[in-house]
Amino acid sequence: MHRYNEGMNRRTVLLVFVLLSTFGLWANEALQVDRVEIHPATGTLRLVVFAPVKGISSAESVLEFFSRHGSMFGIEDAENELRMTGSFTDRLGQRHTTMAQFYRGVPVLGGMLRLHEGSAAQVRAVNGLFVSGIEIDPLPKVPAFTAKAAAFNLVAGEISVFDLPWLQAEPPTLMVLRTNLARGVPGRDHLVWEVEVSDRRAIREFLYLDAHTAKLVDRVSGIHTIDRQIHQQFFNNSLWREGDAFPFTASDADTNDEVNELILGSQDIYSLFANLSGGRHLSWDGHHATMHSIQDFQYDECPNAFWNGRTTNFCVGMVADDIVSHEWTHAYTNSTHNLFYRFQPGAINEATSDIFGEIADRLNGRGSDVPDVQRNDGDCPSTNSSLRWQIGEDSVFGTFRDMWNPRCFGDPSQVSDPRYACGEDDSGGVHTNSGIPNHAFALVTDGGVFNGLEVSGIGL
Ligand SMILES: [Ca+2]
Ligand SMILES: [Ca+2]
Ligand SMILES: [Zn+2]
Repeated sequence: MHRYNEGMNRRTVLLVFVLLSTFGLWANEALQVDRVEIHPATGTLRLVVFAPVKGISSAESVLEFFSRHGSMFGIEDAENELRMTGSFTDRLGQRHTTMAQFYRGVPVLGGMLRLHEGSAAQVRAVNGLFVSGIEIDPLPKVPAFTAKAAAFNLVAGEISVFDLPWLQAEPPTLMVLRTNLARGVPGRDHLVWEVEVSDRRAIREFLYLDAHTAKLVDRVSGIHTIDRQIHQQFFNNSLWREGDAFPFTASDADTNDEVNELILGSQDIYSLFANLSGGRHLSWDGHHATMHSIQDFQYDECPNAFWNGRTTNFCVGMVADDIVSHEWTHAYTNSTHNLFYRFQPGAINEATSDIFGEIADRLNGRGSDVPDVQRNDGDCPSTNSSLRWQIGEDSVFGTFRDMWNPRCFGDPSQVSDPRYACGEDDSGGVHTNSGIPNHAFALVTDGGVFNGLEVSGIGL
């Protein structure tokens, strides 16, 4: 009972048709569209932003809205395919309503649309995902208890006997699953039993078993943990990986120190990103990618440290907490906003790394962190022993940038500073002009007077 989802050509034709017909609808009803985005897996819309000047009254119910305009999302019968699961009004008076997708009474995994209304009672945007074109038998042939036992046995066969006594399977939930949805490519629809199997400690797996055949269709780990790996000199020479004994003690003392600092420093930035995002941005890419670092990187431009798109790399002597988090922040930047590494965007890219590197350094309670007192205007590390805002103070080579007073190392604190780099060198002065946003961050954090302006610090 599987139906392969539309191929690319058919989807494209369908989409053009849907867009044409819905643009017609919008024209009739004076709905103006600012922006649309298409989901790569379904070929239907996943975001529509309406122009703020014209909209429709919220007196029209959300369901009525989807009854009239749902075809642009692939909805055929809004009353039977959508159910409201939540609605709240934010501090700006804007209402956000969540509609979950159902197929003949069965919930569709991942199928959810959110409708956003402005404070002036207008529909402002719709985003989310509707899985269109499902055609399967919605009645299970495999009983729930059979699916539960099968899922339990699958996980039980993979774990240590010592963990077995705590393992349990929750009551299964019937749902429709389209494979490859999260991957963004077309897939097949299955009626599935979702079974959560866990030991309520470190094991938590969601298994999706076909409710017609009992075959495993998909599985998702419910536990997301850090995954680090440290290599030496070359990628194929792995020294330590997640789960190995800590601390690492297999080499000379200096190497052990560097490897252990890489292990802990990677945890610093992983935790910082996770905490700042409420647990949503895991690891550097936001999808709990393995964090690979190379210690004693073989490079003719040592001493240096850098991110190369795959690994963070450190010459001997360059492993220090703020530098490790600096390099991982380059990985984050690379996989998110990807600031262009030239001139001003490059300088902001560099400053972003210095800022997160120094935040991690100052919060981790490891390495040289004291004295840590607020500094006066014009203080340099040479005149004030406070380690606050110094970059690289724990490296073998010592401090090489200062966020509080970038001028101490020849970098500008403001754009009008004669130290501002305008040339092609260093990708357009990225490690020099980063002084300006670095300084702004230090000033906003600690407060002070700069350029005749008094800034009250927000603290850290
Ligand atoms: Ca520190
Ligand atoms: Ca530092
Ligand atoms: Zn950098």
